[in-house]
Amino acid sequence: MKKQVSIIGVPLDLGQGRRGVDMGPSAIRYANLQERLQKLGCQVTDLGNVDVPTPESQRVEHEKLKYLKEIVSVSNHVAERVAAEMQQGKFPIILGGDHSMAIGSVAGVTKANRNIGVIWFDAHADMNTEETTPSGNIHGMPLAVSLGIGHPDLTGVAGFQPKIQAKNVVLVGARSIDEEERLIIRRSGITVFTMHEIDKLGMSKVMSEAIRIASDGVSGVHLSLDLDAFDPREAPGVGTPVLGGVTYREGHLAMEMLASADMVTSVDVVEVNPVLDVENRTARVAVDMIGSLLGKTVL
Ligand code: B3U
Ligand code: MN
Ligand code: MN
Repeated sequence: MKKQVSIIGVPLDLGQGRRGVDMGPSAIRYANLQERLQKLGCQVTDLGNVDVPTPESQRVEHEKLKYLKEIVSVSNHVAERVAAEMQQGKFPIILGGDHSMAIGSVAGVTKANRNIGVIWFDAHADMNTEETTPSGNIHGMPLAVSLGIGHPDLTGVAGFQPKIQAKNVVLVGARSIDEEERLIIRRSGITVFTMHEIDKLGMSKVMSEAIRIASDGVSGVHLSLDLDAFDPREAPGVGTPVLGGVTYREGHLAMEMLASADMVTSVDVVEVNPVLDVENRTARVAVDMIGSLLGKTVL
């Protein structure tokens, strides 16, 4: 069945320190996301952007949880919007913005459907808390928060927690993990396929395992796609690039495997920063990946 897709933009940049990622939703739209999806037979509605405060008009109150209040408020709005679309049987594509946006999107997806697995594509683990964060940036925390680990104002978004169960959470592409963050990951019980496993086993094996684990006993899988999972040579427009990432070809294979598993119910596309990009290349990679995820095949 062809999907009914709802696009929701979240121009949030308060979760990290570099301006420009707030223009991510525009850059991805400019790379013809809607047209690409329509060509695949999807019925697409673009719901515009969620309102987000600008950093210049706010004050940092807590050095280890920068813009906590503002991010909690945006997250609650995002959760409501996403849950409403899911409840109508839509497939939401949520465009960031930095990855702190996923606190709201995962809350929304799981508010509509409590039993959801997650595949988190990222160079980082996003498993920090206020105790372990080296930066105080909340975009380094959303996976922990979704698992119920972290500040109660964050874990309590949408009024329930945890949103997801570690046994159905898989991180793919990690290669930059903070010292103490590692301990939280080990304790949490999530599955991690770092670049080491991707190189050793190949993306095909990693994704078949990731799909098996994320979809075991759940009714759907949410994909959170941080563009910094990709190698910065192919996706340079991100705030914290890390060498040695997922290639464009491996990314397509991963998305095609997710498409044929037919379990993905919703997706985040985050951390595209057009100010740091080269000719909108990173936004175009994002649109190519979403195309494969929603069924584009070569032949
Ligand atoms: N782990 C570091 C850096 C970071 C996390 N996510 C991104 N960068 N994109 C931190 O600040 O928590
Ligand atoms: Mn991330
Ligand atoms: Mn990242």
